[in-house]
Amino acid sequence: MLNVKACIFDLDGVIVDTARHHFAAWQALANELVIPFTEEDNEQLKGVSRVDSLEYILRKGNLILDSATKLQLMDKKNALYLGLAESTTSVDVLDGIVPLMDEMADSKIQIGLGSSSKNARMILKKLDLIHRFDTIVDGNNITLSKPDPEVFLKAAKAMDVSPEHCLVFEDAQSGIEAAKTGGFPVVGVGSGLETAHASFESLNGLSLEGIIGKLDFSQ
Ligand code: B16
Ligand code: MG
Repeated sequence: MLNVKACIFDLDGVIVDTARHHFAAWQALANELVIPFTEEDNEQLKGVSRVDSLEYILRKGNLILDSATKLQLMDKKNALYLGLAESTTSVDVLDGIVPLMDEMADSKIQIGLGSSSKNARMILKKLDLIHRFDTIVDGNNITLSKPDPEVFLKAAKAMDVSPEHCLVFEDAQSGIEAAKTGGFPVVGVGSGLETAHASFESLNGLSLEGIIGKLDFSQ
């Protein structure tokens, strides 16, 4: 059985369902720009940084804008997102996360965050989870967004654990690719994530041991 010394959690879509707020905010912005933006487009943007997400939408609408306008649009999206995420509290932590973190703490397994979001610390505070993390690497600490493995490599390094002993939890295709490129075992949370080493619709009711037992490295 894999010897797990640390776990790295993605934030949006794994710990809390703020992914729907990112979607709603981008959709509102795209509507204003008269660019169609579907759930399928949103799937492409999960785990992708704010600037890369905007570039994706502009490309889709064949819109070329100057950098000042792009900054304004990113600020606008973020304000919309913050408005939607405002009422987030500890009751919004997704089922299964707290028991898993309790099990990790009891087994002296370190806990890290690997998120592309610049709002990660603020959300973790609202969820009353921030004290549980040994390290937090987020959109403010990275230069390359997922699918680049930088965010996970930095978190593993901060915990002094090599990637093969560090289990990543991800809800996005870009995040699974990032983890695999970095040499991490990765668990997919949600549907359509078969490229992960194990995937579950939800982490509710699962134990870390049970999850590790399901990892399949044959692909
Ligand atoms: P922000 P994760 C990602 O967080 C989201 O999945 C993605 O939709 C968002 O665009 C990105 O963070 C940047 O977020 O605008 O708050 O800096 O899934 O990597 O935790
Ligand atoms: Mg995510």
